[in-house]
Order: sequence, then C-alpha cells, then structure tokens
Amino acid sequence: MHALIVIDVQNDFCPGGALAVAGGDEIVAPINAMMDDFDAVVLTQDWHPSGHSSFASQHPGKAPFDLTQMPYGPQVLWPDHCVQGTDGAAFHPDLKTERADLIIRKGFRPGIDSYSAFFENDRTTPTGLEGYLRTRGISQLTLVGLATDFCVNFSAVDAAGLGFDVSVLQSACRGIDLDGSLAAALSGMGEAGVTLR
Ligand code: VGL
Ligand code: ZN
Repeated sequence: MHALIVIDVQNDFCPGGALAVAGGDEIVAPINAMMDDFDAVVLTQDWHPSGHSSFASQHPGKAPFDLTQMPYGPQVLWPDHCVQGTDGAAFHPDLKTERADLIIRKGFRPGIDSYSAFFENDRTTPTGLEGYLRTRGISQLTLVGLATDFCVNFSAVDAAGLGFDVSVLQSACRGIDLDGSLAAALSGMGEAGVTLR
C-alpha cells in the first residue's frame, strides 16, 4: 500500500503568505492530479497557537530567520505563521482536500516546534502518523509539499528511519533555502535512504 503525504500546502507558505515559499502555489495542481494514483492521501497542517515559541516575535532582540537555542536543540525563528484557525493556516483554496483520508496537525504545543510529520523537533515526541500508516498496511510513501528543506526533509528522513520506503517528488515540492539549507537537505535525504525523484 502506497500513501501520498502532502506536507503543509497552506496559505502562509504560498505567495502572499506570512512565510511564503517561492512558487509554493505552483505545486497545487500537480499534487491534485496525482492523488488518485495512491491507496491513501494524508495531508499535514502546520498548526501553531498564537505566541508559539518558534515565532521570532516571542524572542526579544531576535528577528525572523535568526537561530536560537531551545531546550531540545537549535531552532530557526520564523515569522508568525499558520496560527490555528486563521486563513494563513488554511490549506491553499485549490488543494483537493476532500480526497484526504487523514489530516494530521503538528506544531500545536506552545514550547516545541514540529517540522516532521512523525516526530516533534525534540526528535522523540510522536505525532501518531507512524501508527496510522502501519495499521493501514502502508509501507510505501511519496512525499510532496512545502518546504523541501524543512518539513518535507524532516518528514522524509524520519520516515526512512522508521523503515518506510520513501520517495520525495521534487517537482511537487518547493524550498525556503536558508543559507544553503536546500542543498544540505537534499544530501541529507539521500544519505538517509530517501529516493529523490
Ligand atoms: C515549515 C518552517 C516553519 C514547513 C513549517 O512547513 O516547512 N517551515 N514551519
Ligand atoms: Zn511552523
């Protein structure tokens, strides 16, 4: 069984959004078109309470895209984005959300960010997605979405580490590319055993 995992195709990551990824909206039509080729479709939704600790606005003297140290390790500080219930947190209006079997939200704990669809940024707190996929007999995953170098990357590496057969379809992803993060993510995914297509 093969699932399509659509990472964070939300308004705030698309042009005009609070943390816009260049060309983020270009992947919506190709993602919609491939949904019917899979046994299951899962959407992830970045879903932060206002005042989330990953927001630069919560760290006096820090600016968006600065790095800080959290109890669980280094953390990039972001503009306020994907605040629960706001239009920015909603899926891109053209994304075919009715085809989704599961929508998994992440990043909802105030003190910890969650890039990966499988584990929060402490790398140990599970989101529950692994259990969902395994109990449905799904062993093969194709990942698409935003952003290639953050949430797609962390999700793909975690999935490979959990033993799933993981591919990332680069034509249906777009990256942020902070200080070479895109190249680092691509090589890291390759080393983790992710197939880059
Ligand atoms: C993401 C930064 C902050 C992502 C989410 O979806 O890649 N990036 N929150
Ligand atoms: Zn976020």
